[in-house]
Amino acid sequence: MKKLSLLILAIVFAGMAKAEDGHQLWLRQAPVNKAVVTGPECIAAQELRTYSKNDVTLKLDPTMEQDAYRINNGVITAKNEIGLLYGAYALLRGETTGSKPFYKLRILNHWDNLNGTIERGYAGLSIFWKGKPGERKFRGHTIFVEDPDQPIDANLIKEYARANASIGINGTVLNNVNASPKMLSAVYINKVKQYADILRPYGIKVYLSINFASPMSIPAKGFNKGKVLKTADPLNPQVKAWWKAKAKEIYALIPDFGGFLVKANSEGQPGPFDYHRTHADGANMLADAVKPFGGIIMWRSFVYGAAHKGEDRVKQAVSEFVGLDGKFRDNVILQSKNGPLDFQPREPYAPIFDNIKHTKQMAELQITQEYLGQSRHLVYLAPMWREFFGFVAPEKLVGIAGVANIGLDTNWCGHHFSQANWYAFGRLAWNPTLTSEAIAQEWLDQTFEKPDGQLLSVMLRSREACVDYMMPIGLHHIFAFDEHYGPEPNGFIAQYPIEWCPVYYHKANNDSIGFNRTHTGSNATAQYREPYCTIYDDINTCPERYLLWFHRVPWTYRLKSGRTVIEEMEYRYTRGVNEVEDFIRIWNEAKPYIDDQRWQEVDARLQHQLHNANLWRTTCLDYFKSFQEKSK
Ligand code: GCW
Repeated sequence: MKKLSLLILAIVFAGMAKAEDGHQLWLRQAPVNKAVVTGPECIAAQELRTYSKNDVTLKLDPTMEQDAYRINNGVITAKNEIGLLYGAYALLRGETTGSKPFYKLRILNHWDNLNGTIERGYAGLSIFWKGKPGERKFRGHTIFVEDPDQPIDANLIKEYARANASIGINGTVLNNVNASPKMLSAVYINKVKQYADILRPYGIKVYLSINFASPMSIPAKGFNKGKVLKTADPLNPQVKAWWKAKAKEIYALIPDFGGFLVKANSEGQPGPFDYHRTHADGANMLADAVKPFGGIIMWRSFVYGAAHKGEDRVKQAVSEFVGLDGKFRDNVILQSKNGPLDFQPREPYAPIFDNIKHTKQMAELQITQEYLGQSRHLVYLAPMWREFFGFVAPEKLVGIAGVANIGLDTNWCGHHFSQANWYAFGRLAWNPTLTSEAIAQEWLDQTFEKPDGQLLSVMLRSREACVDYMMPIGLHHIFAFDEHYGPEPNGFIAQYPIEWCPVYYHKANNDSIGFNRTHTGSNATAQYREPYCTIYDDINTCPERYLLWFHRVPWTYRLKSGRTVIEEMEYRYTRGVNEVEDFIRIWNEAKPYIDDQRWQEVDARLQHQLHNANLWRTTCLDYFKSFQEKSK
């Protein structure tokens, strides 16, 4: 009887569920249009008037901290309209007290190219830049080129601004760190101004990635009669003057422009090394140019293959930057990825956060799931980011950057559940002590009409499942070349840098597997603070989730479970696949409670995820087992 009434309820409910395509993200409330809102007229007031069920009073209190808000019995108090806006969204999602952001800098990084494509974007083309078909082709495909004449989509950008403001994000870098010099040309700066004007009322500042060699191809207003320079040497007076003129040109249009993000001397990008100068020389020169206007420079530490070529790749950031610590201007921030390699499903934390002590630092997290199944796998990333904060105290950082997963797809992120990663990034940037569980629950409650309790469990288990079916026990970077999607453990191409080849990372042969990064090997362990240095260096204390990252072991080595390395791999790969099977079971059970379109779209992706997880298991186990066969 009970079952039957539940079933009837479920059917009625499913019938009621409105069609949803995910475009509204977590902001799906229907307009109520009944609350009386008193106080200053602003976006917060409009939002509350539309969506609040109760009357609200807005109050300004200039003594409060920037961006903080208080909520008390239907009264929201904040320093200014932006604080009121944060308070309004908090009230609408059910918060009843006050809050203030942990970080001042809560920034999205878009790896969007001016031709409209997105590097590592899995949700369609760029929302900011549009291209047109060019004349050149690559492998039969037309290459798109920039088209600055295309109008901007102001409505879409407003929706983007609103979504970000609702989770406290207050900055956005509009273009790829592999930056085109054209970004700084007058026609594009004008577009940036248009974006800044739309984003400003939502408390979001714009920033740009720059190409270090820009002075060699782009003129700066009022400088050198529009002529470009023959060098980008950061100590050259003309180069300094060019950047000062360029900063002036930008700030004349965008007085609250945030500053520059820089990828220099990494993966082919130009930088100060080209002129035998240091990262500090380069960063400081730019810092001086934006300083008079209050701008900052976010200088990335993701460098390898330049000054310390040949050294264990995971050591190179520390090697390059440690000697420069303290030599940077106070408006320079060193921006580092959470792990020392590259956004793998699991990495130990990046020891640059231990080694740099006198320079401001930011963490760069990757919301777009380049190495975590892209927008095809359901993988909730908050547990991974919380793991990072377990090693790097939030207080050590002045800000957080997240590589965005946003594109022109109707649902913005490709996978409906990838929206949760955008959401979680914002919430953690606001408060890094929030639990993964609390954030997931918050997101589920707002995103689905009636989220089934088990969905929370799927989200919380999903990252560990991904580690299991892709790269358990410390394996890393055994991805298919360049696309970074499926498995390619045997990957080796002689023409490419060895750091791009999976075999460099697992080093499997007939006897052993793993990368010896202890004091008898590359000594990467020495870059860690105590107690981690000692813990990781000793195979008896090194957590097994990092085993093959730090240690090289014979195939006969037994883990704590009593299983040999290959047996443990088999166990974990299988466990990962089983988890995805269970996610599918749960998703099926949730069907009556989820609107049809989103249910179908997630279901199709889960089926694919299972297929791909199986492919990982088979490919990796077959490959690694082959060494044992050979050794027999
Ligand atoms: O993860 C790697 C990506 C590159 C990216 C680079 C970086 C923007 O594969 O696509 O380039 O990192 O972070 O600079």
